[in-house]
Amino acid sequence: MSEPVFAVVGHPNKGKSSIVSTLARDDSVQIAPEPGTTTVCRRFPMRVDGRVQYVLVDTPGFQRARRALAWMRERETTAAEHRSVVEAFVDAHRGSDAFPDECELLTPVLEGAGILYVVDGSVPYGPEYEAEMEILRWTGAPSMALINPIGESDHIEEWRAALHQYFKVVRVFDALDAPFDKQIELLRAFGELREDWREPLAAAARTLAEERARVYTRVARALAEMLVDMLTYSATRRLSIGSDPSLFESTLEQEYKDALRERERKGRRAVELIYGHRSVQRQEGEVELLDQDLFSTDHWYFWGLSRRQLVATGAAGGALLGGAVDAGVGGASLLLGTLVGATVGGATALFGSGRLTRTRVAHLPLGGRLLRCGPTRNVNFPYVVLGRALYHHARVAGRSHANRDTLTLSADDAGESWLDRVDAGRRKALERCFRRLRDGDADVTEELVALLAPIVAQTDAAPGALQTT
Ligand SMILES: Nc1nc2c(ncn2[C@@H]2O[C@H](COP(=O)(O)OP(=O)(O)OP(=O)(O)O)[C@@H](O)[C@H]2O)c(=O)[nH]1
Ligand SMILES: [Mg+2]
Repeated sequence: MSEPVFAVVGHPNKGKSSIVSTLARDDSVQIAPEPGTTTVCRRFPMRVDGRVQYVLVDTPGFQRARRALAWMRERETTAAEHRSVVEAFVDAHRGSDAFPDECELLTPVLEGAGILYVVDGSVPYGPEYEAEMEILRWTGAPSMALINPIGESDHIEEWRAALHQYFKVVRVFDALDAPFDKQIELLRAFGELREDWREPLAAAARTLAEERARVYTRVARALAEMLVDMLTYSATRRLSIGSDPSLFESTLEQEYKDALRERERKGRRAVELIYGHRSVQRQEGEVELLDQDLFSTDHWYFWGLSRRQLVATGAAGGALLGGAVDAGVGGASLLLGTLVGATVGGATALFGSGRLTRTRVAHLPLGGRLLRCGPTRNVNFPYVVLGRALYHHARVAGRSHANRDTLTLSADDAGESWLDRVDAGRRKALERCFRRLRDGDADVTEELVALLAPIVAQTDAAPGALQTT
């Protein structure tokens, strides 16, 4: 049997394309503030694992519904013939200039699509919609009305009363604020429209919920790879004989920081792609997705762990030891006096503020010297990276595919530290991985994936998603 198909129809500019975008989880649907954005029908299949679960058809809005209905009324005989009259209308006007939008939007319905009729619940109801609803009723197709509240005013009850005269099922569905579980719930309601759609749509709802659980593991892997990459990276430069290392320090440090920022950006992009937010890249040139810079240590206490939490994970003790070792190797550390000296005694560098890393000179086995910046041994740095990543994940996971606004993320809006949600046991386990990374053992990815998957699930804005099966 072919998959269920729904044509999303209505007045121009009421959020039809936005609803298609949200329910097909596809951010390539054309959406714009001007009416008349959609001019031809386009099918958007919702696929999971390559299998089409259902199809949404984006359509242009009605332009001349009253005149179209007048044409149909002139040819009306009995109610049993209503559908044939609509077919005759489309046949008579296809390719002409008289009713291009009506012909376009009615075609998928006459081909067997169910109807999702979209209205804006923030503007008052008016009789101008009645011709549209009447034409749709004449098609005899299974139908449902969706009230999409675009603005602030509330005319929902008024709409509900009017819509119920034409549609058995009426739902409020905000295209821009539709958490995953709300989408699943709507899918099940679609299943009520036609007997033979019930099972495929219930199966689609189950498949989507199962897919969501797999998504958490994929996100966990993206974050684990990003963390390993960022915590093991170092920037290096070979020094020519006799050159003064201090001349290259600041450029090397810059290179190191740029590379870490790039790795963080890559991780964010991976997460966005996992959720099918493909066009965020389009905005990336203009937008700093996390506008508090990774190295702006003023925000470290917010993104990372507090001193008390660091001590509880066991991170702080290890760092003290690390500091002492650094002090011991003496001449290997260029900035020893100013940095390590301050580090061992002061809590600043240990707990996250202060300088991230040191530049060191190493003597190469075959002669020559290597200037190296990183990897960082700062104990809070992994948590800062993780805290930012979890917040970004929550925003992406909860983002509607119809949302075309810039994704802005900042500590000021984040509300709470995202690591506070991670329980003490898990934090300790994370710390064991981070310590191994600091000690040069990069083989912790799988362990991190297992640890991070439930943490990622916790930060999904739609925690009910997993209980929908
Ligand atoms: N705030 C808010 N804006 C919405 C919502 N749904 C749609 N919009 C906005 O309304 C405008 C029109 O949305 P579209 O989805 O393009 O509407 P349409 O019905 O497909 O329009 P046409 O194709 O022109 O007929 C866009 O600027 C959307 O961002 C909503 O639920 N909330
Ligand atoms: Mg549109």
